[in-house]
Amino acid sequence: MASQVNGHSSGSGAQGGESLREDLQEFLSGEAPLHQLDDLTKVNPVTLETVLRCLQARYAADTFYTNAGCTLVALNPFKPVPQLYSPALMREYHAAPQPQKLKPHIFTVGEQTYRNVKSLIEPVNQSIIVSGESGAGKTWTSRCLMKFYAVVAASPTSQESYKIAERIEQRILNSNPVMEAFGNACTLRNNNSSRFGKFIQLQLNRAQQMTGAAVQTYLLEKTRVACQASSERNFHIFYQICKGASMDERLQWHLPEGAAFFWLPNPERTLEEDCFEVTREAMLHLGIDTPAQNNIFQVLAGLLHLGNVRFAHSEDEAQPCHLTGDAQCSLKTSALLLQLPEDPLLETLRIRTIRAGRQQQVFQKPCSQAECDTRRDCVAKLVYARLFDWLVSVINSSICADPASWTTFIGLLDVYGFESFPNNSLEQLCINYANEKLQQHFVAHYLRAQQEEYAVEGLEWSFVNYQDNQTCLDLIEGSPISICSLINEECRLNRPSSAAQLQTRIESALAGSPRLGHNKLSREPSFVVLHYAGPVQYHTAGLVEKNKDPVPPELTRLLQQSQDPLLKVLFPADPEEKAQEEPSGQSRAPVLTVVSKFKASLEQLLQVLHCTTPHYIRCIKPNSQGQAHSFLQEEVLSQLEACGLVETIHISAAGFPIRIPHWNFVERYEVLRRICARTSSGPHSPSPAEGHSERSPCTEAATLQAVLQDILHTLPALTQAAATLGDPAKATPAPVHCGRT
Ligand code: AOV
Ligand code: MG
Repeated sequence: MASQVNGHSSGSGAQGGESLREDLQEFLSGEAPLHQLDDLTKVNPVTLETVLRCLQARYAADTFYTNAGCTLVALNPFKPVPQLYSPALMREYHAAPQPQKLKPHIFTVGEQTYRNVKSLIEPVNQSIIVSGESGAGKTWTSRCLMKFYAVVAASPTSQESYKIAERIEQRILNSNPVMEAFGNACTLRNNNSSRFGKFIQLQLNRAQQMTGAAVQTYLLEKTRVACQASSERNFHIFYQICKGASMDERLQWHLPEGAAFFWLPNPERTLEEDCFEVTREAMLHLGIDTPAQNNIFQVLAGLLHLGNVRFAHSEDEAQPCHLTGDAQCSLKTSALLLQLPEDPLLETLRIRTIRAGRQQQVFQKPCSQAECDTRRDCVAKLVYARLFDWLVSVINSSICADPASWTTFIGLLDVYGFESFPNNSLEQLCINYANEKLQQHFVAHYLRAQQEEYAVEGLEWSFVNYQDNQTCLDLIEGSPISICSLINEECRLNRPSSAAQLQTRIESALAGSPRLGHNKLSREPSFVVLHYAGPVQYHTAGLVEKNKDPVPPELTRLLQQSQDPLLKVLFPADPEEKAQEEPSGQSRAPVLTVVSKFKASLEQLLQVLHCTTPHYIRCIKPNSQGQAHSFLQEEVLSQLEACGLVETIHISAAGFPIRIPHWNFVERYEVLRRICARTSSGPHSPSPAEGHSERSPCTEAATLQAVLQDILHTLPALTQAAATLGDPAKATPAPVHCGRT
């Protein structure tokens, strides 16, 4: 027997004694060894403990994927396993008459999704929701799925269309390194952590070829540009430039070797994500040529120098802050790279413009040191966020298809995973809120709706209890009072309130929520949310300000003065904006806060997901150190508990794996009824359903062929479902549920 990786032969090798022993054991006991159980519904009995043991045994056997009823569990190998993702294997899954019979793999989900698009009478959009905590492997998984579709969904006919198709797929794949370079960073939990959410629609034509794609992103963690937690890093792109620039480029961008930047912590760490060449190459494929790239990198270098501009209090309070150490030089270089006039740049950073009174008289007030720092950081965040959005729009225009050229899509969702750090703020609140929403989608779609439907249909069913995270969502976003509403209220009232006051308001207004924990350990003002994936303590300091995300208008106006071609695009002169001065020195509360915008974008996403047939992949992190061959039971257990895997398995094992709306079932199998009717009443008598409009034998043959193909397609799922019942007595036939929807 060859050595196996996830059940796939990885080369030659003699059958080991261990393997022989296992086979013998299996023969004697009549039971397959744990690591050979491809579906967790076969574990007997289904408990957290047995599921955990099975996954551990499979992990030890280098088997990383396991079916769990309607979901696929993906354990992160934390080591390269190239044979698991080869194009040959992709084709094998694609060509298999019954991919479900092959070893569990993300390609099974990919192929199933792909076939679903065409197998139904009305094509239905599909989505794959990849979830799991930070570092569990979501981005890796969705990247591999994109590669899978680039291989299987490209079957062009002519030489010319082949070139076009290749270009589009290549471009779609090239969006990954670019978006990861600008949107991912090394955190305490993952060296390549996504700091934005992403939903990519892979668009297919009637022939099921990928004709294009569209990317939607969610809330980039832009604060990282100017502020990184200790031991974390800025976005990868900054390190890529500093490490990968040529001598000429270093001169051009003022990045001498070994230069130190406040906003470039931990530069000595070398990560595989630091490869500048890969990003540049991918940008080229997306149509961002070398001069445009150089322009981008020059602006980024300008931001790094801006981060070195440091202020100190002036002895005379009426005077603006002064620059410390080399800050003057950094300011000069930054102004040069950003093509901004140096003196106005300095003045804008340290002097506030206020308009007051009926005449809108203009006053100028020197900023405190803290205010100067905030204004400097604000410039960087503003530039970086607009640059990121611009890149996404360039990518979209490079990969988007003509709307008339596609009919269905497969959506891949890869958002930032659940995270908890020593210091959690608005960014973590939004990230964990997004994860709660997705968990609720799963709960609502699978655990709740499916069981409720059985009850409505009057089917015999013993209810499986599950952990519903709706109470947590009520705490975060509910109406009329929730964490979001309270933070928004503070922004709206625009009153000075301390972090301690915010803590008190949240804790007293939401005291009744079962998901509000108690802050026992920290002396910092904070509150605790008991998320489905674990408790997280959020510090209240700075929360309201981050939610307001105010941008003093004079900063925008300053950037509009830039002579740099890219900044001119990012900050076009807008004559209408100039009237928006700060009234009476207070920054005005924005109409839409960060959480309001984020909430709206999540609702939109969920609306899209609700219109698709969802498929779930649960990524599990075997250990938090990112080590291969290490399976820490405690850590895995908490992830299994959090996502309700055991409940999912129970419902999948006992439930109806195939659920077809009644009308759809009738439409699909009507021809069989007619054939049966004809067989029983003789060849020449039309069936009642046909009346006088009997179809020609030719059409009927084609329909019959389609139906048979459909049955062939459904059969493996039926057979597999039957097998998953575990009990041989119940093994056939698997239930098919023709819902009345
Ligand atoms: P995430 O997307 O779930 O975290 P990633 O997909 O970035 O996690 O995975 C983290 C790291 O685990 C990767 O950089 C790889 O080194 C490794 N890894 C994951 N899956 C595999 C695999 N199938 N084979 C080999 N290595 C793998 V976050 O973005 O932090 O939520 O916000
Ligand atoms: Mg990720």
